[in-house]
Amino acid sequence: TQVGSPSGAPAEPPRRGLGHVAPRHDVEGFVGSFMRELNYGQGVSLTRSSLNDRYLALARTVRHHLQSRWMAALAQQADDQAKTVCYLSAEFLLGRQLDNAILASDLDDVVEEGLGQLGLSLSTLRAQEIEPGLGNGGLGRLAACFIDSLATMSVPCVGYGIRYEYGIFRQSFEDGWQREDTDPWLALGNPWEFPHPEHAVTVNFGGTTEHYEDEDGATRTRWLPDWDVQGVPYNYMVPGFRNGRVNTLRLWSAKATRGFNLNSFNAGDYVDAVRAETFAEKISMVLYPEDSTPQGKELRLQQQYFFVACSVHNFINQVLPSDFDLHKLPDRVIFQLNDTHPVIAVPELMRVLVDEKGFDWDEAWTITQQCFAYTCHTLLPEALEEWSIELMGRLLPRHLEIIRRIDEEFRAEVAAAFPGDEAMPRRMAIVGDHTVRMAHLATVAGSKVNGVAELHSQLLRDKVLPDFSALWPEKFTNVTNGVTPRRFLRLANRNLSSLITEAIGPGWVTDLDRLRELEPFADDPAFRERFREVKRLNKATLARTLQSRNGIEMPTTGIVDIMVKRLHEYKRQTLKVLHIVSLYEGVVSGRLAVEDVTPRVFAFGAKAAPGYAMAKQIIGLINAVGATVNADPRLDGRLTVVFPPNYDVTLAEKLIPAADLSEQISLAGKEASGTGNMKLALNGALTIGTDDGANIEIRRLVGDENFFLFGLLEPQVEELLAKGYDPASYAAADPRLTSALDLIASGAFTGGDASVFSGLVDNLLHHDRFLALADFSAYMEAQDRVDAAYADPEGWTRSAVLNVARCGFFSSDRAMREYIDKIWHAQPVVTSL
Ligand code: NBY
Repeated sequence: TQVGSPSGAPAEPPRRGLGHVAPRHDVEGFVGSFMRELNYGQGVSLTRSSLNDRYLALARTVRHHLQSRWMAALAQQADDQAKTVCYLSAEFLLGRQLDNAILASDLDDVVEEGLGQLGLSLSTLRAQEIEPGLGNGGLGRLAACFIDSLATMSVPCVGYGIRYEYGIFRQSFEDGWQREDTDPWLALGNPWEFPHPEHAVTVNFGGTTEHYEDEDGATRTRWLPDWDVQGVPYNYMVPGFRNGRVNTLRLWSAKATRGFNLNSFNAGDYVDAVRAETFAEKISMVLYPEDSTPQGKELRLQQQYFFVACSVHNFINQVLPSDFDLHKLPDRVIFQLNDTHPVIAVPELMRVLVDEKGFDWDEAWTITQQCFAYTCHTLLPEALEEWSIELMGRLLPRHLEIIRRIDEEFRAEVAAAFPGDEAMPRRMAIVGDHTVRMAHLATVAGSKVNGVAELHSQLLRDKVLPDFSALWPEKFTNVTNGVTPRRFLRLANRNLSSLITEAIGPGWVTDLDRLRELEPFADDPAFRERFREVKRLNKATLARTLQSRNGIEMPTTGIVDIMVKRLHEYKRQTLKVLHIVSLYEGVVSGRLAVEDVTPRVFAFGAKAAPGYAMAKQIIGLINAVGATVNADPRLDGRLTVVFPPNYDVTLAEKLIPAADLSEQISLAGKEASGTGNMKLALNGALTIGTDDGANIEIRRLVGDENFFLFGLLEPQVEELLAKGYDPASYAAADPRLTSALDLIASGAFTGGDASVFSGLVDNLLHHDRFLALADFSAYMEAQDRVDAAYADPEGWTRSAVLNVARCGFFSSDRAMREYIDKIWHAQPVVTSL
């Protein structure tokens, strides 16, 4: 039964038998509870309270409504036999919590009115929340969307990850160059977490292993570690949308153990002992800011093992009943591996079953294989994680032994399946000459391996893991990514949400396929006018946000053309810059009449990995071009570049609803899926994009006539690279490209200093790994089609409405349904309260 009471309904009676009292769901109850939190939680009166006091009091008041359901869900979890999805992810990029909590508990009106009675404004208080930036980009945000959907679908799930003390760095620009600062997101207090130090888990590292005989005379192994740390769980509530379900996200924080100081450091004095503590606690100190190229750093392997060991232990020894028969483990859990970062969980579960629970090897391996599934998020070879054998042996000697045995048995299996092919077992090995290949381990151990869009899954089978897909074709599958409609439509775009709900009712929020019912409205001129009004309002809101956040001036007329994603060469922000430079050069040189230039605002959002020099150059270039273009009177204000620093979930929620055009211009075959592409289309932006990742599926659904396709197809990319790619010849063949590159190289954007971007231009002319120059002419031609389409507002709006109507497929609810059916075989549970 559903427990979310519609707003305005009488307060629910206190529920009996659950050991808790439900909060009142009305304005009077809210005001009383808010004041109690302010007075006795924060210890201040309303008049003397700071903005932060008020925000914390509000957050705690709202959270009562979720806690009540959470306790019920936890009580029930212990009773029922449902299979639980344990989503193991080194990153959860949650975004702000307050609005989502208000939405989930259906408190919008109550909060608005209650705060109003106290003379407070919700929008001021919500701005006080610092978002938990515990992820880099798409992979971490996907995890956050997935746990939202599972809660909304009442599927038992625990998200397991790391409570980084410092999340993704804060980006600012100094003279246009990226500067990184730390993200002390916990500094003002975090009302959304519940620490449970009493449930801390000990995690071991280092040392050696030894063999011994057990009582039955069998040879067994034990690990003699030489240091350990404690993992303290911090629980977060993951509320379903008004369905009474609240799941748990459990993030681990490292603390020094008591014995730690004396044993391993032999610290004779107090100061040394404290120093030893920081050694332990640095494990969960900071999120690694690389979003593609793993660094192979020891601390990172420590992080991975740390959170995975805590999580496996927590589920087996603390979540499952103490008398649970572990032979039945696959009936009760699936550990989903979000990329290779948590793969060390595989040998960890083997170690627990064999060394701690006394299982024999084969039995344990059968169970383990059924308990894991692996999602791959990349196609870049440099992104496939490998750990040096030396490091693995030093940090996790028992796990290395286990991995070696899995590898030996696997290679024997391959040799038997492909007799005579000696190269095959070597190519497929988990343990290579110097490294352990985590993607191979995940593929061997996982019951399923999935890619994140159709093309990606196909390339994963054919190009990345072809030997494995030959051996186990049925192991490979696709689940195209999705995004949560709660955060990215209902909350981020309230104007469009209201318009949609007015047209087709509110059911779309949990059944996004129903957006189809909007299709007829695409032909209704009055609806289209209201749709345009929504965009105008969203652009005005964005302009105000950028003004107050960064003092950025953003015009609200013309095409709002948005490219938001991590900065990476394969995503080709440079191609976007070349388009802007070419338009600018056209006007300045007289090739283009300024009246013929369609007004556009180019909005960028992108962080570069701090060690990725070329990405940082590209950020410098975008800012330099922007400064020049924005200031040049010859353009008559028609082209504006805005690049607000520190793109994060909070800013995404402002940018995406304002977009007319979505830039998805990666080199075909490189973007695994993309999820920003889905969010933008769902908010009524038209896509200009390559035949890559989920763009392909977006285009198929919205229709060719509502999508601007350009560029080489993946097989053409392969072909061109095979025959030898010469970027300079493409530059020479298109005078617009020659001029644009020349202009950058001349120092026109750097006060005459030609040296600043010479490396970048040289790289494009002589290497251009991601074929930006090869796709330039096609991109320019597609942008001309964009301008022509935009000149017809009715036609454009029609396409935009159809984009919204036809993108229901990209709900993460649908993605979760597919994981459930194809991979997990889990069931929703009925929340009975
Ligand atoms: O995962 C992204 C893909 O690029 C994107 O196409 C896809 O839509 C999304 C969700 O499936 N991958 C991604 O975001 N990767 C990372 O953030 C990441 C982070 C750390 C590391 C590697 C990748 N690392 O090795 O440290």
